[in-house]
Amino acid sequence: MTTTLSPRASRLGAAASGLLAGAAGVLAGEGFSRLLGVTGPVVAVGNRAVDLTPRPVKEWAIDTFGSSDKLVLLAGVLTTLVVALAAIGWVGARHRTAALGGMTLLVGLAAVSMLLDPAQGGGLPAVLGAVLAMLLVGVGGLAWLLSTLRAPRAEGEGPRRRSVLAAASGVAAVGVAGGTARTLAGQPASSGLSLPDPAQTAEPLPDGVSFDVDGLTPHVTPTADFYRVDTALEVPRVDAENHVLRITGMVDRPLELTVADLLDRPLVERRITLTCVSNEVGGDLLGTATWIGLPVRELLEEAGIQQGADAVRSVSTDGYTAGTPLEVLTDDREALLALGMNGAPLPPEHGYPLRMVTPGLYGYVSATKWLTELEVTRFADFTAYWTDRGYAAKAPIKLSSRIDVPGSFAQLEAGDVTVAGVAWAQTVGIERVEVRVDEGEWQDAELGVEDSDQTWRAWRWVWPAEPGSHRLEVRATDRAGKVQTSRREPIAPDGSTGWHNTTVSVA
Ligand SMILES: Nc1nc2c(c(=O)[nH]1)N[C@H]1C(S)=C(S)[C@@H](COP(=O)(O)O)O[C@H]1N2
Ligand SMILES: [Mo]
Repeated sequence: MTTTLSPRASRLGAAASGLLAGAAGVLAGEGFSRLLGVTGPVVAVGNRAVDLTPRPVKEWAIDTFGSSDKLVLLAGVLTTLVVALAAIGWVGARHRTAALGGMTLLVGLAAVSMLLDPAQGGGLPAVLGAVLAMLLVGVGGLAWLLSTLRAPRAEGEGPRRRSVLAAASGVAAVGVAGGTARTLAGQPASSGLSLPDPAQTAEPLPDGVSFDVDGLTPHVTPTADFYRVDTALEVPRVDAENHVLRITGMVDRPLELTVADLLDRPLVERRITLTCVSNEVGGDLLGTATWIGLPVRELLEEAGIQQGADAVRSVSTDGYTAGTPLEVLTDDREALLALGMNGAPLPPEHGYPLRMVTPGLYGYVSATKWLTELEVTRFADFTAYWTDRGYAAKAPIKLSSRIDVPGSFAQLEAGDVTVAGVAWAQTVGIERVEVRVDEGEWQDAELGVEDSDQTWRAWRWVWPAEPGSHRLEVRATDRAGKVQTSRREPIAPDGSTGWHNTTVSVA
């Protein structure tokens, strides 16, 4: 009976060893990270991949995968990891040192990614602890597995299979322990906060603010349907009890406010339509919520703004930054530091416990979530996350409108068809919405009763539809008399333009 495995079997065994030791190492690193409150290796590597991805690729990914873009990225990271680990193990069948070097390199990559991650609340010792765990389990585990695989089997000894199994189970057990620790450590509660009633409630919704038309966007977007856009691979879980907002920079009296401090103040409630610069013509990256919070200007006044400042740089727990004109944060549009959304504390996805909401500016320059700092500064002295990636530093929301119904390629019956949608020109207001069919005369649509100039406005028009294929187009006019342009502009660098149209067929 032969005592050595075939070369093929030993190569496969070595590849499996690479996978097993690597997986256990990753899980150990993940478990430690979660226990110590730092970003784990997988998300940290993913975050670096997001940072390094060129803008066109990012836009293509958002376009192709939509809100699954982050899942696709994580799947990519994990697939690459599996291939790398198997390859490292495979090499280890013959070249043990090279394999251990490869594994060390992978741990090093994770370590650098973790060190560069801005959300490392637990600090350097915690990151180093997690890295050490990965080294021990990943590199140590691989060394152990490879040596049991290669141990020569002397005649008469028990089957080598037994020692291989023992080593494999040992490494697997460490991995399972890491995974279990990760699960059990959980995340800081992100709902503990209880929101007092606002001292100033929102104006009641006016009668006739919207129309009873199937498929027309409701005036207030339910939180569960509210769009979400951010660069975070993993929604930051912020512990509200220990969270502080700092107001720093060109101020007379820097402030440090806990969430409890903020909640002690009289809160106001406002309906505001938030809009993303990435919203394509006809897109749905906008929504209206009832926000509860404090006017940013009151806090800035308390801190005492110094001469020469023209911007506020906002910073998130996840390292995201944005720059907002100081003027916009201090005028009477009343930008908010929001703690609540639609009557409840902000959900984690929308910035718990604290975010900005600024009427009239695209979210990327004005709506920082998981907010930790407002630095009063000058545009000349800083850049922010998206301006570093080619987007404009100043980005007022562009006048726009959308057809919600009928949907694209709808099959309709001849006769009266209700065409309806929304139009927006935050802080200016919508004056008029017109619709035309097959490039005919523009027809005035009926407008919903205006809520305020900070929210979108519903419109509808009854179309006497005749058989055939038809193209409907919409355009809005704002209260300053500006007519929405037909010129098609892309979302970069400061928002799309053009008329939304929809093609339908009438039988
Ligand atoms: N921390 C952080 N805040 C952020 C972002 C982000 O990536 N990170 N994205 C901004 C963008 S581009 C928009 S449009 C709004 C979206 O807010 P929502 O996800 O609550 O709809 O949040 C803004 N705030
Ligand atoms: Mo955005």
